Amino acid sequence: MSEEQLGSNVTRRDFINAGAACATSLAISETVLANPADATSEKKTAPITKPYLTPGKDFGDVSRGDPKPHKLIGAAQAEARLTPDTWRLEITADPFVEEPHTKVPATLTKSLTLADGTALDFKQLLDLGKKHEVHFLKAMQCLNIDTPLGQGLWTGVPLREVMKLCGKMNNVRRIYYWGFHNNDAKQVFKSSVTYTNAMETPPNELPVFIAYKLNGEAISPERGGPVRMIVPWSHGYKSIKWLQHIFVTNDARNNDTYSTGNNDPESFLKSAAYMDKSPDGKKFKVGEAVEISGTVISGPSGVKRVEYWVRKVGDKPTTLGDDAPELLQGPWIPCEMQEQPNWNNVFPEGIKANKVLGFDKNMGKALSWPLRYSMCSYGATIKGLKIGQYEVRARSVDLNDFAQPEPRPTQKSGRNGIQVRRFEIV
Ligand SMILES: Nc1nc2c(c(=O)[nH]1)N[C@H]1C(S)=C(S)[C@@H](COP(=O)(O)O)O[C@H]1N2
Ligand SMILES: [Mo]
Repeated sequence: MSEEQLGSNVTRRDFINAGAACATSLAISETVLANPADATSEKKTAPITKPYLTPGKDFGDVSRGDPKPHKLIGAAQAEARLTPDTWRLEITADPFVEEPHTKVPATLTKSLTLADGTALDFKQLLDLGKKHEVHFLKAMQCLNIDTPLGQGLWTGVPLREVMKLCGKMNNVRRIYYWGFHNNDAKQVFKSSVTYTNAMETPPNELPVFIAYKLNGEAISPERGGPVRMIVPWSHGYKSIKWLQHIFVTNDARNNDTYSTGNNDPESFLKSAAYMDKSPDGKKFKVGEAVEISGTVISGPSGVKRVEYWVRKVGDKPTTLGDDAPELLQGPWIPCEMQEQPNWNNVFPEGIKANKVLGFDKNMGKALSWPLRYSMCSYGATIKGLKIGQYEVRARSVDLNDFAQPEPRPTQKSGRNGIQVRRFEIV
């Protein structure tokens, strides 16, 4: 199944429910179009109930494989080493050499292999966690699907700590990894990070980590359990599920499975506002308020605000490019952003907010909002529209004042086109 098809499944899914909940729960900005200057004077103070964490079962799913690894049960699941007891992680080195780019092979002082009984097991991973455990709130966003799949609090051990088990490495420039793939080479879905990404995490930056918990619980088979890679800054394809192999190489060229699909295999999440389905296709009576809502993800360039633009259209509106002059002109009106909650009421028991990466060590507040690589909700109430057909769009503006979908050279470095919803006032 292509990700385009997966995308439409995802759109039909629970985001719609989440959106409906949001409309009643957000502190919503109310805008009377006749006088946008009044926008902020009329705030609702309804309590926020839209969840910050998506339960594992409610994530949109992007899984390859036949059968899909999470469909294996009983003996087949154990044989695939997809239970905590049977799970093993191998770490080996690539002997590959080829002039002129790879003159010498990568080596590890100590490989971890099934064959010699040294592969890492689940208990050893948890033991590493006692000393090195990290937690990070991350939105899972597929590079090719224009709706976030969900957001979780992921817990695990930095990849650098696991790599240390192999002793000194030589001539390692990339670190590849892949998960269970039915012993069928054609089904391998692999991804990679650079040596620097894995080993030289700058202070207060985010490590690549090997996760064993989602929202404080074991990672379900569907979410890639028992063990999954998490690459905080990247789109979903770097966060390999059912992780079982790490492979170091001196071939510096990126040949992630994703690179063959015309994707940017080094993409970072893009700052972008995504819209909930409602009010698409709905009719409202004159005088009735139209509520819009959605989620905004922060890429590395942050989010300054989310804004919307509503325009009156004829029966058959022409499609507008993301750089159409009337779209750029607006007027774009700021939306209300979901506020930070008391995180200790949101995070699972035992995980204090001040222990989560990206959160203030004393106050337990996210140091940026929305937290980088995470998402929060936004909403707005539109009033004062006359009878007619309308389109509404929302976009994020980053901290460099780039409005979505900028700055990006191609949608294949992360789909963040401006979304549109159509409705009618009768
Ligand atoms: N082993 C494996 N890992 C994988 C995939 C896969 O097909 N197989 N899909 C990737 C892609 S493209 C995405 S977007 C995310 C989706 O994560 P989710 O299904 O937990 O939402 O998983 C990634 N990890
Ligand atoms: Mo993806």
